[in-house]
Amino acid sequence: MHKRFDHEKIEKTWQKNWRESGLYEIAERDETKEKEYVLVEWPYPSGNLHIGHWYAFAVPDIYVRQRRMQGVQVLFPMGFDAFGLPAENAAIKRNTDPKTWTEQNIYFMRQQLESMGNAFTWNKTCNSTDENYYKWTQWMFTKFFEAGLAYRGEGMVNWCPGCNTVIANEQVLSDGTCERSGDVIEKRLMPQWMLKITDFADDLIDDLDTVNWPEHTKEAQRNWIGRSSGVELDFVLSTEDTVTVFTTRPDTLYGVTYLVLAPDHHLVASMQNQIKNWSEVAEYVNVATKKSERDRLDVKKEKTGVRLQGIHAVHPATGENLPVYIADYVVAGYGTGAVMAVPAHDERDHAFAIKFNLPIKVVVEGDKLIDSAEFTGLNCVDAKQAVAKSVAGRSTNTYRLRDWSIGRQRYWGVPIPVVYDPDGNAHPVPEEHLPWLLPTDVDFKPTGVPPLAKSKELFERTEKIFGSGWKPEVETMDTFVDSSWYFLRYIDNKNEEIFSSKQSQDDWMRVDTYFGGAEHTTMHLLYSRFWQKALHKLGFVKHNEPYLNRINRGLIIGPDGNKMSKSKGNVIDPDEKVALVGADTVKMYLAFMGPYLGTNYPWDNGGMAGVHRFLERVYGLSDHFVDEEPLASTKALHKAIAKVTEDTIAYKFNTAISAMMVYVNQAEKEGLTKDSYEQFLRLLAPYAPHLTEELWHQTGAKTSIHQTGFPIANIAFTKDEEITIGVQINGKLRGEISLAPNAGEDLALELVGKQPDLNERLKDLEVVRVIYVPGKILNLIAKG
Ligand code: ANZ
Repeated sequence: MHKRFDHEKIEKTWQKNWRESGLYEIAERDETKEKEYVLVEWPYPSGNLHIGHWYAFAVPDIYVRQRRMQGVQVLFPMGFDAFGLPAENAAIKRNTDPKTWTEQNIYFMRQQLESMGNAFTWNKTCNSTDENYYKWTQWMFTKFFEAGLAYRGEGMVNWCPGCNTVIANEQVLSDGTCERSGDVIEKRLMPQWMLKITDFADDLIDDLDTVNWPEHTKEAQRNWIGRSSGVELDFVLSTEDTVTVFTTRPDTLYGVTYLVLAPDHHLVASMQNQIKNWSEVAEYVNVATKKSERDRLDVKKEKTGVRLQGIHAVHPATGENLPVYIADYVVAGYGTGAVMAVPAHDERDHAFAIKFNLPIKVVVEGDKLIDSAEFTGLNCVDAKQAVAKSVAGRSTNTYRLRDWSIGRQRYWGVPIPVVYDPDGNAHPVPEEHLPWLLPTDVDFKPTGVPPLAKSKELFERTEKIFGSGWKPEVETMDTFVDSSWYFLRYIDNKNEEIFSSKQSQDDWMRVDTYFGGAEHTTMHLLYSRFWQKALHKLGFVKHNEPYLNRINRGLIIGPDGNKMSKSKGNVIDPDEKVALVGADTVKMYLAFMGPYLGTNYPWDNGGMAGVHRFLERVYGLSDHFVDEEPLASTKALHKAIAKVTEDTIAYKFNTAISAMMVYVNQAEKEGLTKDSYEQFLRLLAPYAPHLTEELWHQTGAKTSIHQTGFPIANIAFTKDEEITIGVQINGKLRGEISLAPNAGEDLALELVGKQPDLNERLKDLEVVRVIYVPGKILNLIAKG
């Protein structure tokens, strides 16, 4: 029976009660319990929770609550990733300063988060813009600097004209645009603060085998890092310089018909005097270096290049003279920046050879070498080693990954804690001067010149501490730095001695389950793994991986099946829905949409109304009390308990909810005892925390339902009755099996496999068709 309830009153009452009683706070690690660290990606304080935030936070809360009721001490913190361009851009738009804007938003968002009713461990919160937080971001940077893991390098950078700053490779989309502004990225030669993520390239790949992440996420990281095993071979030029090439196919050496250097290869400029067509070459170099790397490596792009007139290379095996080109399809930063071109067996070389009319020499047929001197007839695999050895090749790995550029020419970020002496040498700001505060006497509007460069206070501070002629660094850090270690601060958020103590790391690390969005695969998830590894290498943390399990959710899309956007008018506002049906319904509806494993689901108001009606029936369930309930009700309860217990921890929240719906149907039909009712409320508590708390107290309970234990299924009640059905082979009855009337075909066949008689008969037959009528018959059509 539907019975309306005042969701607003119930939810407000219990939110206040939980907050005031500190119900979800964790003072200390309770060693009598197992621990679990559940992390959700901290939001940037945009000032408004959207439905995506609900999906990201409210659904994992179900998992957390069940684990807690099962006796696990679960840490479930929440905080704010509050530095960065979005806050700065929004503040500029509203003509306020980013700090005020961020603080207001955090205040507002905390209230919105409260209305969600999540069991967050709020006493462990942190915010990346707090001085006590960024002090440690800076401290870690200085440690990396001292260890050579942070450095100032000169190089080609990605400049976003929209954001007026440099951005990292990972933040450039495959079409060459900025992941944030959508502007086309320009290449600029600039000094840059870099972090040596490439030092960890092998570990970042190999240690993926030690974590339990979705395979496609691991694969995307492997591809991004792009380890490639090959050999380096030397070619001597007519200038007597040596060009080292990187190749994965040394077996094709006899098919090399020319060499290609990257336009910005260091030898090109040094051979200026010997290159006869220097002005043409110089012009090409100038144009090519402005293009994006991804663009240049694209196999489909029309090939361009220039021959270095007056220069030739000598083939190391045949002694033949080979022409040498520069072409933009070879990039300086990959391998050695030089390629031995084999147009017969490499697509890009082939396109280039056709365009420039260069010889194409086939040296592999099937998987055997041809026309390759003494190596002719060898298979490619053996030939790789043999050929490489004959010309003194060296085995090596090369990687696509580049060092992480973290300097930003913007205001709202962590100041890079570096000062320059009068000779221009960089020095880390010593620990006693950390936090190295973000100055406030600046105009933060982006102009391309770092706003900190205009802070009088920062320059005065630097000279006062370090001496006259010393200058501060004026760049700030990429916000992805802030989020690379936040999980280490949550666990010890008030520590003033260190970012987190060894004890708190022993207590809580690693993160057991990390719920997040698929879009973070090659940015946040890669950066934070690197950060943890760098800290590990320096002895500051125990583990070399931060996160054990990773769960990628999908998107909630509009009712029309499109991604939500203001322009399409298909945006669902969670506050509006909560006002209408309450937080429990919204949360449970999101969980009911389908397994929480990466699929996108369209919002459907009808579906939400259905979930609301279900909760109204739960509200009226006590009208169906009986003194002695029929066996069917007891069985339904225990089946629901078994199913919910299992499905919730497998993130299949939807089928868990279905099981509870089946139970409520049965309990309404034939009645339930008060004891069963209380068990059911506890079962539902993670899904509808407010309503169940209300009903729980109505039964006379004095303590929170969320502090009770999770119900345990009695398996005596969960088993279905079994019936016996006949097994036929080609229509003749040959045996029987016992199973539940609704058991599936797989189980039926499995049971057949366990019977020696039937196995004997089927031994020499091939089953070509299975006809299975549950509860009736299994007929195997077989031929011999
Ligand atoms: C000769 C050859 C013959 C190659 C053949 C491939 C096929 P992956 O597997 O992606 O690592 N290469 C090397 N350095 C390069 C650079 N800086 N820019 C562009 N291309 C470069 O690719 C390795 C192959 O890419 C290398 O092996 C080289 O071409 C090319 F039938 O050498 B190969």
